[in-house]
Amino acid sequence: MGVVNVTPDSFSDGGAWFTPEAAVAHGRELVEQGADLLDVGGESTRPGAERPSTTEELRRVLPVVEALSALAPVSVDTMRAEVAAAALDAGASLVNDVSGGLADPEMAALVAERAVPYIAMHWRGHSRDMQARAQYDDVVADVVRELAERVEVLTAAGVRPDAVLLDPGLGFAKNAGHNWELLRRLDEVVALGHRVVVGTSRKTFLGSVGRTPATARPPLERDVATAVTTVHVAAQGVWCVRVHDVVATVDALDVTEALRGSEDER
Ligand code: PMM
Repeated sequence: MGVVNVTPDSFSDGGAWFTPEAAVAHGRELVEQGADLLDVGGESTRPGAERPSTTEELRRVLPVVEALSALAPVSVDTMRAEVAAAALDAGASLVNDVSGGLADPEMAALVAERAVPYIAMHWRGHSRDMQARAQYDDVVADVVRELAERVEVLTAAGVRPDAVLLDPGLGFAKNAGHNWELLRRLDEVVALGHRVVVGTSRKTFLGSVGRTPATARPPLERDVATAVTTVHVAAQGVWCVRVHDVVATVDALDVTEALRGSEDER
């Protein structure tokens, strides 16, 4: 899944694709590079971010969703049912909700009614103050339990179980240690029996590994680190990785497959 952030302030590529024309051109490039799915979002979720209004979010994403859904399947990255509904009408085929339905009580009913795949990410609150909620007894057990609770609520609202995809929400109310532990024990998330999506791409914990705060890698220099995590999560049976650098991701996955070897080569 290639990321198309139509935002002025995302941590990873803030502002680079903020006009509809630039966002559409970027999405087209990601498809040419091998993305199977494009994730279009109009709200930055970086720690501390303030939310755009619904009107502003709609203005950002709709023209981009409409143009890109002619080229590839598009997911809309939104916590708002109203934005999800308009994006589905404009051609999106999947909803990616970083709040897992917690931010908008209308979301579950919308996804049930439209019968589209829905990514429910682990989330504990809006970005403004989410890092204060990074408190866990056992981060993996707690995330698995909270995701299972979301599945219960969603299916009770009429969403088909096989339409629910789960995401551990790396970086969302998680510190670096929590993110590494979730990656190490991702099999416990996969064991919930749903397709799993993972987003490590360019996140802060990849910038600080092996470095001091003064020498931490800036976001645009985290693609090698991202690719290494992609190889790791693919081996755990993850269905989708959400990434900014599609070229590095496709290379990493091709090399992994070649190393494994086809049946004929063995
Ligand atoms: N991360 C971001 C935004 N949307 N969606 C899912 N499903 N999983 C993620 O980890 C995720 C997401 C934040 O990253 P960005 O600001 O680079 O888009």
